[in-house]
Amino acid sequence: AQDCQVSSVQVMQNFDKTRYTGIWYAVAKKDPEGLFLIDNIVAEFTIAEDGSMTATAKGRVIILNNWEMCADMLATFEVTPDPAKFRMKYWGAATYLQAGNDDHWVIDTDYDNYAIHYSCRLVDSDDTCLDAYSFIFSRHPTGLRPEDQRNVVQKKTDLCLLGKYRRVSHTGFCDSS
Ligand code: AZE
Repeated sequence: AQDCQVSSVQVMQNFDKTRYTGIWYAVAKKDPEGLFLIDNIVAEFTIAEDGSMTATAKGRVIILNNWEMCADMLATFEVTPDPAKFRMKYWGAATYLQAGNDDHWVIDTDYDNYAIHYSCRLVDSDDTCLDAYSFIFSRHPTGLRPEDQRNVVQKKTDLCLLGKYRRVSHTGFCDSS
């Protein structure tokens, strides 16, 4: 959809959370307002014994007085009638990190190489998004495969976020923590 309305965002059809499990490296992101993960962002999705999805995420952040650290985050996902749309409850392993409850939508994925995530935190009265964040995830820390790039550009365009992403670097900052 190119009307930029949150309710017309197309998400992954027949999303299979089991195939989505494992490690995803953020290779690009569109930031929301305020404090956010900066780089070295790696997420790991797991399916619990009861079938519910959980995740952990790490990433470099700078909090309060210019304190640079690796944020260790946890999340649980609440299902909705659409299998690709979740509500994500998340918190930091340490209390001074951020906690919240965000939409977590899987826009597209081939499960083996790339995934496109989208979250709108604030929907305007005209149904456009006032505060979105989005991750482009790859199974490969080195980035997207060339054959996936065209599709990713198309999805960024559909989300009305083309040109708003920045590359996420992986320097090993969070590898030891
Ligand atoms: C996500 C992958 C699934 C698990 C989680 C994710 C999001 C995490 C944040 C963390 C913010 C932390 C801050 C700390 C100071 C979507 C990457 C938890 C948004 C700002």
